[in-house]
Amino acid sequence: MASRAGIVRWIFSRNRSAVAGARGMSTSWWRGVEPAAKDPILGVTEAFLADPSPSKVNVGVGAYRDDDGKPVVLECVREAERRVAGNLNMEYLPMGGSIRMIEETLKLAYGENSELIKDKRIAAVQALSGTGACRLFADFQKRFLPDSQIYIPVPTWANHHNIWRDAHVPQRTFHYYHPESRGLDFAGLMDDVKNAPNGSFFLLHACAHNPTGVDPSEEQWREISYQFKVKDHFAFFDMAYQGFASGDPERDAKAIRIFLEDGHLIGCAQSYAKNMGLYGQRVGCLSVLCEDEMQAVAVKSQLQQIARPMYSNPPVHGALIVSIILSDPDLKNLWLKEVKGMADRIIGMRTALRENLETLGSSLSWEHITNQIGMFCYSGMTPEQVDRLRNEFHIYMTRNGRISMAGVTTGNVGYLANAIHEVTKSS
Ligand code: PGU
Repeated sequence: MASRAGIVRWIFSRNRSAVAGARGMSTSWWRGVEPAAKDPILGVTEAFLADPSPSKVNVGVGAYRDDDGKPVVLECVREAERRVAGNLNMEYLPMGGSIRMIEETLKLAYGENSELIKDKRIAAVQALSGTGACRLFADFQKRFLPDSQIYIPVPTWANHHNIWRDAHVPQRTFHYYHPESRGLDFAGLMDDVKNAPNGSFFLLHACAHNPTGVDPSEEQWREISYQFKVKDHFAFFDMAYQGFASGDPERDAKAIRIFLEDGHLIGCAQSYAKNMGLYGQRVGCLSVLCEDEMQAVAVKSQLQQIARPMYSNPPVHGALIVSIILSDPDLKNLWLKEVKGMADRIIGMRTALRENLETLGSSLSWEHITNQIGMFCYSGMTPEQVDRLRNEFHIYMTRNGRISMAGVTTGNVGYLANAIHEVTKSS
């Protein structure tokens, strides 16, 4: 029971805050709130924007730029926007999002003529881009399998840790990258897969692994899938870069298709941020492959129920654009050409960066720049070298040494190579 003195103190403090309110002052509710740590990726953009230097270069965030360093709106998107403008209403989408967008999106991951789609075995909802899809899945995992954990590769996209942390799913890690060979630690990965308790959840990057740019080969994916089958593990694919690995979205879905061939019941997060350049539209999809249609209906209804108190239903504009592009054969072909164009420009910049470093006489090996695939080059530079790039050359990248190749251009590649050479030549 509260003491008399306690009650008096309570009444007194209530009166005091009422007086403070009346005088225009307010109680300091948030006195205990400390500033949050800067985001390791988006914080880089903040620092870049604050730098007044005219020679500054941003190779931090994974956002595609053209060869003039300008953000790109794809032609297919411009045409879809023209068709949307003034012609379509902006009412709420259903809780699960745009049915048409989801139909087209599932074809990209599961295959144009997938039996699984025909049999309605996939529970799918529109999500707030790839991040939202991962988060929705993590919350779903926690709600229905509260004792499960998630195995996450080392390294991975930094936000994966935040997503599963905030969903209160305990995290484990598995070996992925081998720093000495700058390639895949396949033996370490397979050991971890074998040693994890049966029925564990694994987060896999479907293609163009972020940040390493290192993917398993087709043969290795087959072995991984086989071992997952033996161990009855669940594969959750994060596919944020479909099209950016090979230039062809169909080829980039290979890992998923192998798992489907082997009869796995997978989960998948898809995003149109990168491959359609719809970053800020926040359009993506979460899908969970189920045993049958009835299960899929149940799972979808639960995913919607998780979304409802958070954001009710997803945004309409990006979903309209995606639906229009993918359901019109001409626009879809234009999109495929434009994806290939983006992937090819990045591949060209990999060659240019490596050649520039070799021409400068760097004694280090830069072979990995051209061996790695997707948007990023995992350069092997130390955090201290990255800091020097920022402080002495106004070049901004994440402290793990990841270079977003999407931000490298004909105009800045020489400057970038020279700076990298300067900070690495004594190592
Ligand atoms: N999954 C992976 C593996 C990613 O790299 C990203 C984006 C996402 C999901 C989420 O993308 P959405 O925009 O939500 O579809 N990673 C980029 C973008 C910046 C960020 O950290 O969100 C990056 O630079 O790593």
